[in-house]
Amino acid sequence: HTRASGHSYTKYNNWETIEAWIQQVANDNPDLVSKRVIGTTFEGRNMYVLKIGKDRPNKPAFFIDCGFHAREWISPAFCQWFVREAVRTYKQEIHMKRLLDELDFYVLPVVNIDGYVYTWAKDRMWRKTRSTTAGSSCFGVDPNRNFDAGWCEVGASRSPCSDTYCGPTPESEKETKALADFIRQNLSSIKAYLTVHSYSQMMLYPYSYDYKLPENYEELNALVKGAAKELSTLHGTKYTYGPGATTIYPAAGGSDDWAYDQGIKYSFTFELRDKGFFGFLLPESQIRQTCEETMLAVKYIANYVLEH
Ligand code: ING
Ligand code: ZN
Repeated sequence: HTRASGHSYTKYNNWETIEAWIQQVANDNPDLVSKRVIGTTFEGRNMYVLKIGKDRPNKPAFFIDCGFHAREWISPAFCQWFVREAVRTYKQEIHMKRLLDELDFYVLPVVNIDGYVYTWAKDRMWRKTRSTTAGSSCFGVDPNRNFDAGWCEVGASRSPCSDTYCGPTPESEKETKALADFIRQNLSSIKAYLTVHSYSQMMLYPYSYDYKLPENYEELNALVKGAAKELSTLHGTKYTYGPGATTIYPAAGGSDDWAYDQGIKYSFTFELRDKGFFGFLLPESQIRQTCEETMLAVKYIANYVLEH
């Protein structure tokens, strides 16, 4: 029995603590949670996906990942919070019970583990992976420019030293390849994709690699409008929403655009708190409120997906 010593849902946890927590949450909730290793990172760390839901055949699924960008610490904190709330409220809340009875959630708590470890040890503002590039002394690829969706055409750089380096090829990173392989292998069940970033308080949907609009644009807009309204009911936090290219900036190679073009028609990027006062250095005192309000939005979208 593994013990997640020092783990706290209202503090930022280092990778060692998160990894121990992953083992523990799976061991403690065998009826609701299972874990899988979907690959390893550049530096050799295991990448885990937790599957959360009541075991039933032919369930639709909702994939959520956190920790694409190393410095966005509130993001992995949200994935941990989501898993805890799911298992905690399953037995006491009819809405969560229905969600987990009828949907599986796949949760990838930290995509870019090597980068996350680097932000704890060396550079708090690191964003990219930690892979090496032949012929350059710079490290890392932006994992959210590394997907095969208009790859490197806009809002990305071909320079290995840039923070938005798209990499030598799409899915050049072991981390993005493992994530993309997992989604491809589960495409028939995955109905929704959510990738959690920070900061700006935005709910984005495709496209970011182009100014074109997705075929179900009106549906997606109405859905995030409802989710943003729901989120605001708790603490009054205001989110803006819209297609990535016009709402935040044009950027190619993002995972939400890629997932959408794979056929996942409900595909989103959330940018959590705040709007720049603390930015990536969001204080631990805001973890609880941020996660609680974000839960409302995720549950709202999950409910919609279930009914459509
Ligand atoms: N923002 C995202 C980024 O990767 C984004 C915005 C979303 C780009 C979807 C492309 C596709 O730049 C942060 N904060 O990382
Ligand atoms: Zn990000």
